[in-house]
Amino acid sequence: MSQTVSITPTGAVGAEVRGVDLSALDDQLMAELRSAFAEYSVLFFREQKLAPEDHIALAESFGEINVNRFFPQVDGYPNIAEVRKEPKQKANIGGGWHTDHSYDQIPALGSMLYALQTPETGGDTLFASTCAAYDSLSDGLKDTLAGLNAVHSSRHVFGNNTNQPRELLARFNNADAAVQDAIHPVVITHPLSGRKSLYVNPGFTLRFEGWTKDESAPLLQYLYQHVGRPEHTTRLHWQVGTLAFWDNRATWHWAVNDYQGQKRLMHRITLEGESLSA
Ligand SMILES: O=C(O)CCC(=O)C(=O)O
Ligand SMILES: [Fe+2]
Repeated sequence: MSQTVSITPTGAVGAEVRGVDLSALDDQLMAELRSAFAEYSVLFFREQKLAPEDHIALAESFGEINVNRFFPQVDGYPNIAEVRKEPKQKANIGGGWHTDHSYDQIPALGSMLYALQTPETGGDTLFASTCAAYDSLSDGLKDTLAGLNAVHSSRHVFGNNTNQPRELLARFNNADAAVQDAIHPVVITHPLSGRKSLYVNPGFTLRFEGWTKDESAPLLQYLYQHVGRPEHTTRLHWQVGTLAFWDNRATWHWAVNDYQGQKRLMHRITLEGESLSA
């Protein structure tokens, strides 16, 4: 039986997709979802019932799975990462604006995050559109950014000299492998939509190429507060069975850490991307 899909935008970024069973996609639905993903940058699905095998099959129908070196894996499923916060744990994963994998030469396309256990209150995730943020800059600043590249790194987050809280570190693996540095254009042309996107983020960007950290900081700070402005963002309230599929090249995300004493458990599958250009 064919499914009747409704797609409702959630502000400047994202869309909620209703009427889809992600464990039973046909070619026509796949085509609709691909085009919605390019248009909205993050898709939200409710009331899904996905076994790990379904989650993997869903991801594989969109692309090749990327196995994250740093995240713990789900038992028996090496290509599913676990995003877990226990009641006694204070810090969370992703609790600040960032986009995943910008430290890689070929950054991952995005992730499909699926909620297994959600807190009674809180635990939302914010998303920001780096495309909408680019569009709302002045022409003068757009011209200035056009020629710039930025240096990104994983070292200060996942490496041995990390700035992360100790209890989070215990959840990450392979600190020795956190030696990636990558240089990408500050403004990329999005590979799916063709839109311009501001590709710097507070999590992993160190500085502009050819500039010192101190010289870079004021302009980066300006861009960071600009992307995070409310009119560029949306907020996802999770329920068990919610799945979010976001695009790392068009969005940032922030997992809000406001549910101390409660448990939250998600499964995450990440997809391989492609190299980025201006
Ligand atoms: O838990 C979340 O909502 C997102 C965590 C995060 O930053 C990630 O999985 O990349
Ligand atoms: Fe993240």
